Amino acid sequence: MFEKILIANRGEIALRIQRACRELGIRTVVVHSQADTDAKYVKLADESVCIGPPTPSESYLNVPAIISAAEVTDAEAIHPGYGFLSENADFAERVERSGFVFIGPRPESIRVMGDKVSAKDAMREAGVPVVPGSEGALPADPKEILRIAKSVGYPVIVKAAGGGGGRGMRVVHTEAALINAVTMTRSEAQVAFGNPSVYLERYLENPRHIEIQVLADEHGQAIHLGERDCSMQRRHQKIIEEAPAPGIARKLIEKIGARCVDACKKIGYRGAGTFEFLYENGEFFFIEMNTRVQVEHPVTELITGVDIVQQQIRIAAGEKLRFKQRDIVARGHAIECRVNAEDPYRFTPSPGRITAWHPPGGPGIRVDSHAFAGYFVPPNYDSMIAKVLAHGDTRDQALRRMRIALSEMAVDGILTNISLHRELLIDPNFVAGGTSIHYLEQKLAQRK
Ligand code: MV4
Repeated sequence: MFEKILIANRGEIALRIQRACRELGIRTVVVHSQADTDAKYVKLADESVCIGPPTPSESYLNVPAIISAAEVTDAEAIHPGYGFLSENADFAERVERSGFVFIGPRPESIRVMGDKVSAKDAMREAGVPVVPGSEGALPADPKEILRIAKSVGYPVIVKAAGGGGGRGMRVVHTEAALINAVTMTRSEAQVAFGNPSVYLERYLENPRHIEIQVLADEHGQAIHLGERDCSMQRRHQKIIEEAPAPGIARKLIEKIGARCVDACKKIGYRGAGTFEFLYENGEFFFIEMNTRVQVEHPVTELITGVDIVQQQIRIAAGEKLRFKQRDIVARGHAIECRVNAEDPYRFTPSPGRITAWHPPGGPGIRVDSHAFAGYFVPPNYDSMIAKVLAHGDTRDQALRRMRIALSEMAVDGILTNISLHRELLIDPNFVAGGTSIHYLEQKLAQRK
């Protein structure tokens, strides 16, 4: 096992990774920007290195500064967390070339999944069901494009190969609008991602967003930890996640989970990963794979008892997975509410000093947060300040526990979206379970 790990991230995930390291007896180095000097997790780390100004490009994205910090502190491995450099194949490569272990997949896997056309090709080939669409990137010939769209059937969605997570896509309802949409998406993709390659899919009108968590080791073993339902989102920002997904048959989850495990083995995947699917009318369609630990990983930790971050570290150290698929038993139901420092009506960020901080507790409650009374939420980063999780024997119990938790929670000095969560936790459609990816935006449009 490693003796010292460098954490190349900030906020709650930097603290989460630190806790996993501590449990494994690993010392920690945290790199931080000038905006995060007074963060509690920076003080809690065994060592810290200030790597630059608040602007992410000058600190958390500053590859030479991060590698130098690993060198001067004698760290053996680097955990990238989520966001920032976590899915940057060039960074993973630089880390390994500099003699450190990258706690994540091999750079080639990150590269394949980063290009959404090659990701989809790889998954189709590995037997994972994908959304019907163009095989590979669209050709230049407009006649060919029109022919492909006709065979796929309208409406279609044009997506940039370099995009993902909702960036660089366009829905097209008619043949007349297709070529212009492709041209526009191409030129935007060239500017945003330096890659004009686009592809086309059948547009699913009202799907749910269901993802499968996997773990794979370097020795050809892989397992899945079931699914998460991440449909409650606004502008591609998830706000509530839960597991199991309400109303989806276990047999169907086991079937798609087995496909994901098989795909991991076929592509030689290593580490933690997430297969993102759209789910509509009882069918799963692969859209993207995330090659990092995700914000919502604790939902799966609560129902499986598996420490996903600890597993990432063990896998990176070359250990074999200690459990087989049959050892994974899901227990009960878990829900996560992401608490953001933002206006709950206008969704504008609300950075500033937290003057009062009262996190909830009690049976089945977990709070992952780096915040405290007196903490200053910097304006330079993502606005998430806490993840409140509730676990129960049933979905109903988890919902009840979450309502109690949100009623106890109090934060002063900044605005938060806690009141929005309280509303959602008593929304009849959410309570019934199984709302689509469009539900929250539709509900907000009707709210005063
Ligand atoms: C789609 C889709 C409908 N049909 N693809 C958005 C983010 C990116 N990961 C893929 N996205 C979508 N792809 C087809 N063929 C609808 C979305 C989509 C979406 C997906 C997941 C979660 C939230 C979403 C919000 C709007 C659109």
